[in-house]
Amino acid sequence: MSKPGDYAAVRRDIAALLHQPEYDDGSAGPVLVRLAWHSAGTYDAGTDTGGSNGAGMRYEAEGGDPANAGLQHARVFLEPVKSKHSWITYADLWTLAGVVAIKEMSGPEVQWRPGRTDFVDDSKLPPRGRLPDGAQGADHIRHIFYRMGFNDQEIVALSGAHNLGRCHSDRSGFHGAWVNNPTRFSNTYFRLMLSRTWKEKKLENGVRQFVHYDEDADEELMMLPTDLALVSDPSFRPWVELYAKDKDRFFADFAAVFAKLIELGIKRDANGRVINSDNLKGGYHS
Ligand code: DDH
Repeated sequence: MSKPGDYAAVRRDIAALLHQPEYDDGSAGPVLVRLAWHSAGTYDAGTDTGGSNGAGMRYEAEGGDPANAGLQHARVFLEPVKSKHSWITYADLWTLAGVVAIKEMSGPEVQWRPGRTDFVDDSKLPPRGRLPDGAQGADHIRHIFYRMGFNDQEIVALSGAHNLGRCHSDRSGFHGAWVNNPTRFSNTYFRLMLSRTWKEKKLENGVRQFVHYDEDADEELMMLPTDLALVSDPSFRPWVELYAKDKDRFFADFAAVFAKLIELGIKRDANGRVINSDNLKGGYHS
């Protein structure tokens, strides 16, 4: 048990659990980044519902959304950290874990501020279907991300997270990694997207994705239909080109937009303290 508020101690313990020789590519990092993103990415600016507050993925309504398949691994990795620092909320822990994982995988430092609540406010619960579907195209991507309040540049920057991790047939139905070093944050995803020829492939389960055989890695790399929509869409494409050639610019823009993502729906006073809805009726504490 650490002193309440000792986030540096929590950060150290998250960093220490990333190395997982038996799991995927040997790191819990990518799935922790995805947990942070899916916890926040349900936000709807129009109704001010969804977002990381409440850590709703602990419950079936959100945790059982097929879009969140596999994220139980991320939550299980973090349980020892939660037990040791029981004062931290799940909502803070999940977002902080994503930020620590990005940094530890050689990515940028993303600003993170505490204060999220685990109080589940019934009036803020997101319906299923708020997270993106990789089988679709540019219109769908805009529909999903404009709803959260992001613009085209921010959408492309955020998508650069696909430098990390992989698709699992038993989770999303898609299969494979986007880059051949999926535990190191970089702009390779954008470079490969532009420089390789991507061929459509129908997997045995009927799912369609795009593949390229990478000779250096002796491995087949993949792109989702939504990934390649960033290249074919005339407004997304200039950002893909910029991030492919300017890694520093990508890192800076990614850090800014990921920080914005994990603040969606979090209200703060002039001192940065969170104004929580714990005092409202109609919700429950865990
Ligand atoms: Fe993603 N993502 N993502 N993604 N994502 C998957 C994996 C990972 C889409 C679909 C998928 C973002 C945007 C989109 C990460 C981070 C981010 C998988 C594979 C699918 C499918 C899941 C599995 O089978 O395990 C789609 C569609 C979009 C979209 O924008 C249209 C964003 C914005 C982020 C972010 O972090 C900011 C990460 C990391 C992974 C790797 C997870 C793992 O377990 O490895």
